[in-house]
Amino acid sequence: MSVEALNKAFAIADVLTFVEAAAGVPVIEINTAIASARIALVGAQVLEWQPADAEPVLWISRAAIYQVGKGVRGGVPICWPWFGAGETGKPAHGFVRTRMWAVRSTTQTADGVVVKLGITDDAETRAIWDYAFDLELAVTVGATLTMALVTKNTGDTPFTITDALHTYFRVGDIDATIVQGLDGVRYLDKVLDFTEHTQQGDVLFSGETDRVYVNTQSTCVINDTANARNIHVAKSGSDTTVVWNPWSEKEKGFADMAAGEYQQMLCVETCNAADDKITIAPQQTHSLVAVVSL
Ligand code: TA6
Repeated sequence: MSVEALNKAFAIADVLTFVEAAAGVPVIEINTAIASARIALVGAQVLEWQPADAEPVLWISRAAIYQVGKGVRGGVPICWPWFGAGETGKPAHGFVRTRMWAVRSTTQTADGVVVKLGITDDAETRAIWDYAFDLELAVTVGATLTMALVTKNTGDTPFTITDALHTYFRVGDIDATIVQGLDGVRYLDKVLDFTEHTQQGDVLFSGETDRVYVNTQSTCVINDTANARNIHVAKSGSDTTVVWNPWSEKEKGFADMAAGEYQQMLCVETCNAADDKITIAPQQTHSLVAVVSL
């Protein structure tokens, strides 16, 4: 749908409108007295969320590239139907984050503005992953940011997924940032060839960090001390939390990251990954939910 058609069908006067971030890349802009946000229809990717009287909570690269067929570096990419490297020749983090999703509804509620976006299987997706599905993201933009990713198996055979709300948070200084909530949790350290470790105390940062914390349902708290704030990341339907910062060397490998940006970002990702796989029977659903608050 064109931006004109999207606005005709789904805009909310003085609250929600559709704009083009680049040719063929429609973005929802939400502005209320409580919070503002942007959501790209490519990948149903929440790009920004800023509660009133607060600094932006999500990080988005200054070098972000907006183009059809590509996800934006930052915000909340959706990894589905697999997290991480796919089978040979298949895209990392699955195939929905680069595809156009359809707008299903936009409504204003007491909790905030609720946007529902959806995508279903087609011949292209079945050529990559041969299953019938309906995938819907419900985003509630208010004093809290709630994202619910609902997978429905619309076929007649069970399928197994891993998935993630791959959230990039904005911090004042990664060196002065701490993540609480993972003490005693087992993790696979991608930087150390996916060897297994157990978290001792809070997570501190002094170099490239890429850890898959498994079998954890905990709320994480990001102590963004440079901004004198705590960012709470609660979740449901998720057994895995991934913590990632590329640091200075790996950052250089990303054309859509500006030099030094690693110092103001941190991923705390709400996932089901590694052995925390989800098998969904025909006509059944699974919800992965992240709730972000200050
Ligand atoms: O979630 C952490 C991670 O898997 C890292 O290993 C790194 O690959 C990151 O995701 C970004 O991946 P992307 O495909 O978005 O560049």
